[in-house]
Amino acid sequence: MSTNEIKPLPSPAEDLSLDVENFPINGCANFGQILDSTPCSELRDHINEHRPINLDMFYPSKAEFKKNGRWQRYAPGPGHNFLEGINLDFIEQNPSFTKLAEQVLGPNYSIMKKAIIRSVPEKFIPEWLFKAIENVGRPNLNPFTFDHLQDVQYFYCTDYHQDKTRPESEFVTFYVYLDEVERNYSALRLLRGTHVSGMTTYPHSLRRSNIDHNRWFYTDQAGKTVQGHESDVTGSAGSVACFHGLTLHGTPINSSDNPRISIRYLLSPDPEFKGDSLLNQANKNIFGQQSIAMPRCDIAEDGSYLPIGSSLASYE
Ligand SMILES: O=C(O)CCC(=O)C(=O)O
Ligand SMILES: [Fe+2]
Repeated sequence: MSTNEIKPLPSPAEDLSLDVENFPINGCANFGQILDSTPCSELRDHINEHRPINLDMFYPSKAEFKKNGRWQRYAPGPGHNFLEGINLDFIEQNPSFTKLAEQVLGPNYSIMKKAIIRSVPEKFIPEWLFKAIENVGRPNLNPFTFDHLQDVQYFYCTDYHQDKTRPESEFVTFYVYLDEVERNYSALRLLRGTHVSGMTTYPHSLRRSNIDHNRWFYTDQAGKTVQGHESDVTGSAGSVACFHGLTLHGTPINSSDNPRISIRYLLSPDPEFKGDSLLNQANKNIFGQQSIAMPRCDIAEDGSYLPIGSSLASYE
């Protein structure tokens, strides 16, 4: 039999809820509001006070950016992460959070990374920059912000992508809302069931069904097509969702005035743990390669973004 299936593979994720039990098939789960909203809102206000969104956070012109900006080392990381020094026990030690994280990852999981993500609505982006990110699939705005602000991650939107970019890493992303997030607040969109194809190069080969707009056809590099089912993650401050490092997800633009603030955790399993976690069950459903050398091809050699369009945005 040829590796090219004529029919897309049927998708067991089609009618499943985002309950945690379905993580192995969906490659994601939505826990709803499991955290106390008060400390979430207080943290949101603290971040907003110190890292406000306004036109002044960006280089005022392309010439200024060329002179003083750079295309490398602009992400939050050790030594320049706004979350360092903030007590996050109300998230990380919350019994519902730890119980769900253990169910997904197994015992002794660890926090590999955490960062604040701010979505930036169009009205806060200077004209020169808006022009520069036109047709960029994953417009990460950090390169264009002043250095001292780069301890937070800023996005305009993100095309469907996988969070796993390094061949050897293994993690599940836990995404925490500090705001009330509605669909038009750049709410997370998950394509359920897409982790099974394994790791594929960005931009991913995706087409939306013209009959059922929540159904996407996703073709891997061997020509095999699976179906992914779109789910929005909306909810109040304290809501948490998670997704496998290989599950396609993205965020549309924020068409409200309110810049959403979230915290993104990458949680890694204990490498010694070989038991029956939901992650290990999900991994058994993956038929594609779990590690490839070229995770994305939308970045030029100097680190600048190539305008390659966006599947997610082009269907809005
Ligand atoms: O919050 C966003 O807009 C994008 C989040 C995301 O998918 C990421 O940071 O990888
Ligand atoms: Fe992501």
